[in-house]
Amino acid sequence: MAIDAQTLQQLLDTVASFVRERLRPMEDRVAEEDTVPSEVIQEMRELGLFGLSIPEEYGGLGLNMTEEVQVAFELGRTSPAFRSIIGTNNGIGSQGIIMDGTEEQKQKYLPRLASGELISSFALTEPEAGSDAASLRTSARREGDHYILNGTKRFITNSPEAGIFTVMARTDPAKPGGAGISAFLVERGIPGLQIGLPDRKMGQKGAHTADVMFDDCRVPATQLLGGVEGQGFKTAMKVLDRGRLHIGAVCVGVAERLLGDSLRYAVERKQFGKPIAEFQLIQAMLADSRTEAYAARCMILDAARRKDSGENVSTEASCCKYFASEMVGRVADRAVQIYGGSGYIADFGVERFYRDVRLFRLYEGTSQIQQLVIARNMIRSIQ
Ligand code: COS
Repeated sequence: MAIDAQTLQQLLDTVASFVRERLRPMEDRVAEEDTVPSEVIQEMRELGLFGLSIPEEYGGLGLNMTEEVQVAFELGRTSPAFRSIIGTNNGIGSQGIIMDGTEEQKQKYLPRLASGELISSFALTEPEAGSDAASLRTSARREGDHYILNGTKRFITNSPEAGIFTVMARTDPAKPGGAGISAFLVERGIPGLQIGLPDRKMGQKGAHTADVMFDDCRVPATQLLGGVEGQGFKTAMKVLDRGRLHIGAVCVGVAERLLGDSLRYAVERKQFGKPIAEFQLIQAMLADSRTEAYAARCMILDAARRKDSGENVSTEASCCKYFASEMVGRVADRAVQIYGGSGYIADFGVERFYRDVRLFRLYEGTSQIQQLVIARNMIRSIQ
């Protein structure tokens, strides 16, 4: 469902000023303390940011993909840690329920996810199953009215804060690959579920990941997503198709932010008696970053529109995630170069973004996985 143009513009303006006036001044503090202050999270709730993509009937804003990526462009203009807090409720943590959950499961969880009262996590990756997600080993054995879960999930975003986990686990050990995998909605606090200590990461301080461990964890059978076994891997893949477009859009936002900062710095900073922006070698870097950020923005909007019109955009979503995440890496690298020595010094903030953006090429599928998905879909299309 789409909202009207005026409401969308109001939302985009509100998010833009929230990012500019509230979040940007706080970037250093959040990185230093590795925490987003609770009053900021409360403001995000009040702005409706936890429910951007959750249908209106369940209390969300019901944005379509084209609208959602535009919000992500704006949210990208500050430390990615802020976006990460609302990221799972809008993306990988809620989309499985929206796409494949039963009506009862939707009623039970979506309103609380939309309001931000409940934080969600998506538990697919394991110590021995990263890119090869279909090889996951966490098991879910049926015993009467329950499933007994055993195994460990790794690098689970927002797990230290989450109240509900979408967990991919193997219900049929006889079926190799994706076919034997089912998805479960596991609530925090049930016996046998434990969250590890937050990981110590390269960047994106303020956004937390941790291991999620299951030790004979008894999950009621009613928590099987959609009430059907064997669908979990497909659910995960569909969720990631959508998530990859969103991440691509965040990369565009970060790139545009860094470009704005680099441009201002180049105009102000003087060397050899004039602003460095007047030197053609600096201009080349600015122009390359501008061109690439523009290309990524266009392709994400195109893919989002196609998705909204009902097309299968698995290939395009991977193209967008691949190009945009690599692009923002190059833009961040050029930003450090334009800032020169200052780009390496923490006070200027550029080095923090340089570390933050490195994650985009890894999570929700590495660049190499995106290449593989794109090429495999191409080859399949002519067979
Ligand atoms: N939408 C719907 N269904 C999909 C799909 C998609 N985008 N992609 C795959 N499927 C289905 C396939 O159609 C297939 O179904 P059938 O068995 O009925 O034909 C099934 O899922 C298995 O697909 P496939 O054989 O392609 O699976 P593979 O094990 O070969 O691996 C990749 C697929 C590598 C693409 C997958 O494992 C992947 O995306 N890995 C990266 C995981 C990831 O992004 N992790 C990040 C952490 S989560 S934040």
